[in-house]
Amino acid sequence: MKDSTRERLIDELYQEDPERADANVFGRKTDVGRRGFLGGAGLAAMSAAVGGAIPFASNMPGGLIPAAFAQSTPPAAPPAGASSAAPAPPKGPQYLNFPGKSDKLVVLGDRPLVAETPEDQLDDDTTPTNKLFVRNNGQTPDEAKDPDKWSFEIDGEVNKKLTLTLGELKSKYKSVTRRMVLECGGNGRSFFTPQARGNQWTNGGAGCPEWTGVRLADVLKTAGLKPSGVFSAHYGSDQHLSGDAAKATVSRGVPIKKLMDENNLIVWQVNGEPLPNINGGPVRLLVPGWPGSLSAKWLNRITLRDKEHDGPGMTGFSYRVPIKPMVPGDKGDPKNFKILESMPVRSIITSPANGAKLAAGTKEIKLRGAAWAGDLTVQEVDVSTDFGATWTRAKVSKPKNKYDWQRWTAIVRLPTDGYYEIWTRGTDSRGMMQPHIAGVWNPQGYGGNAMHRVAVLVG
Ligand SMILES: Nc1nc2c(c(=O)[nH]1)N[C@H]1C(S)=C(S)[C@@H](COP(=O)(O)O)O[C@H]1N2
Ligand SMILES: [Mo]
Repeated sequence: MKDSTRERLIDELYQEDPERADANVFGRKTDVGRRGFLGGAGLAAMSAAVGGAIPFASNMPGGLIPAAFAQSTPPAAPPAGASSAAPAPPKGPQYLNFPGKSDKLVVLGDRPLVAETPEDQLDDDTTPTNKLFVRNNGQTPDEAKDPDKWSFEIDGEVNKKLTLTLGELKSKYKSVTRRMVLECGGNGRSFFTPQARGNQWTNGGAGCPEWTGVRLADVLKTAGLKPSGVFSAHYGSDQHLSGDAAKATVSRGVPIKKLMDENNLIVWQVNGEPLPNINGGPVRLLVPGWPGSLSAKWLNRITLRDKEHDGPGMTGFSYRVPIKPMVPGDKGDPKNFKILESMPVRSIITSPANGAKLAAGTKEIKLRGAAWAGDLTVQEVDVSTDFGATWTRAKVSKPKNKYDWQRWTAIVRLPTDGYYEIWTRGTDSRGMMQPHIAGVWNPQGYGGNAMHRVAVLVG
């Protein structure tokens, strides 16, 4: 077989069957008794497939699927001058086409609409609204005609049931603006092996815009909480996909301590503009640090309950993680699960983009990224260009306010031209560090916070 054919095959094989591709390159375990050395024909094939020499190939762990082939890589642009009649490029991401949203967002599902923001599109300090990800569980409601008349209720275990309009929220309460991360509970799900159920997020189920609203706690104080109110239930007005008006699409809640956190907001503006319908406008909840599903869009009701909520998204394996590690791919024992609360630490590289090609002779790369850690802060971000053999500490900014993400920068030096992977790993304020691969497998894939990697080709 001609070498070029073989190279192409390995590239394609990595897309289709990573395990077989890996075995072809690194050799099967049974061949040599152990794996992990990339030499000879394997190294040649791998280098050709990634498009350059691999200066740190000797550090490359066996079984590693090169970032160059990872699923976040957009399909290659057709070569300049290629005729429009050329066959369509191999299947790649489907980009979003939605008014007010960037066409760089990647569609993960269209019924319901789900779209993520590729890491390199999260390069702004404050996420622009057109780049804020979208996660709908049901049908997208029609735009509200008169936003100030939008109303919602606070009921259940309260002294005084409240109905409030957006107009009243604006006039009766003090408004606050804070930059805070909204992150889907399933962010990073695609990094699990075997594949976990649900939308295959890479790291793009997150964004950090500026939200304006009133403190949920201020509104709850007006209603007056009864001592029996120990848990909340949040509802939005979007219809279930089935069209059954009696069914909630998703309805989740939190224990009272989290509910009364002063950072929870009832929001009507994002980045100084009215909250768009697609992101839950005119009025939504923002419960930062915990899974995004708590941040009810199109908010129409918050109920105080005398026990844990049992709405859609609260039971089974939904938004739950194993207490003790389980066998990946197993069905799982519900008794071994607890509700996922604070999101785990995550650091992403926002520049350069995965697959970046840099001029020959480039010796230094300026990296930019972001990191966040649920209820905690980010203590450290480290970056590596040699498959994790050595690490460089990044400069990490302080959050503007609690629940803001932390931007980071670092400069890395490269010895020669070739194929590199830049890895980033964050460590939270309690010392928890992102793992090399998605950690504790669970049926619905929560907590997939593997280190982020981008492929860079120099020369
Ligand atoms: N009413 C309602 N609220 C909702 C959802 C929904 O489908 N309906 N999706 C939730 C989920 S799972 C997430 S991650 C966030 C996403 O918010 P966004 O679409 O504005 O990014 O909204 C949450 N609030
Ligand atoms: Mo979500």
